[in-house]
Amino acid sequence: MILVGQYDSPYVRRVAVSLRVLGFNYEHDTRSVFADFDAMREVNPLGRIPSLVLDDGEVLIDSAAILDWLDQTVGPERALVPPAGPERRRALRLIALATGAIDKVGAAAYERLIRPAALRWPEWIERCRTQGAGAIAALAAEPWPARPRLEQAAITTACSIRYVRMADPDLLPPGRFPTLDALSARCEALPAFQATWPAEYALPRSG
Ligand SMILES: N[C@@H](CCC(=O)N[C@@H](CS)C(=O)NCC(=O)O)C(=O)O
Repeated sequence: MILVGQYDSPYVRRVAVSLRVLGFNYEHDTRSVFADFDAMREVNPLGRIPSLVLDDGEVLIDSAAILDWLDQTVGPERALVPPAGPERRRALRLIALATGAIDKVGAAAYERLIRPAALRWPEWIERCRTQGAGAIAALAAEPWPARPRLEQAAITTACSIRYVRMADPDLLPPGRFPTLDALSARCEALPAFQATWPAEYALPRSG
């Protein structure tokens, strides 16, 4: 199978980490969602990442749909989201907070970095950053056990932490939330995270 998208996208990264944790092999197509926009739209009509091209040519789009396919493929015993009950509800809440933080911090970053300065809307940027900060604080208030089984809530939250630290470091400086620092350090030390570490945020910048 082929995973399309670069690892500075936390959505791509959470899929890549999940594939590795579950023992799947994949090729990595690193075309850029910005620089290779037309080619990207040939894979996904939305022109977004990630996509996962399966061995029979079927193309899965959207990280949640890809992760759902992964969980279905490995079955409930190995699935990264618990199958039912309070544990599943908690996992889905944490994943919603972590992906919501990505969406809001990302929206503010696109506004600050891509949009020409004369067209920026400071109040909108601050609203998005406030929403992202709220999600981060809620995640920090959760108990993150020191050695739990690596599940999707932890994978997505760790990918979200790294993304926020690249896109808007002032929102999550080391030391502000020790629980998130510990979760991030624990996850980033694992082979699946080290193999997908994004060194920089490759966003086109308007200057
Ligand atoms: N809900 C989607 C969100 C994917 C997403 O936001 N991808 C970003 C990169 S992090 C993207 O493709 N941005 C380019 C664009 O939307 O134009 C998912 O979970 O896959």
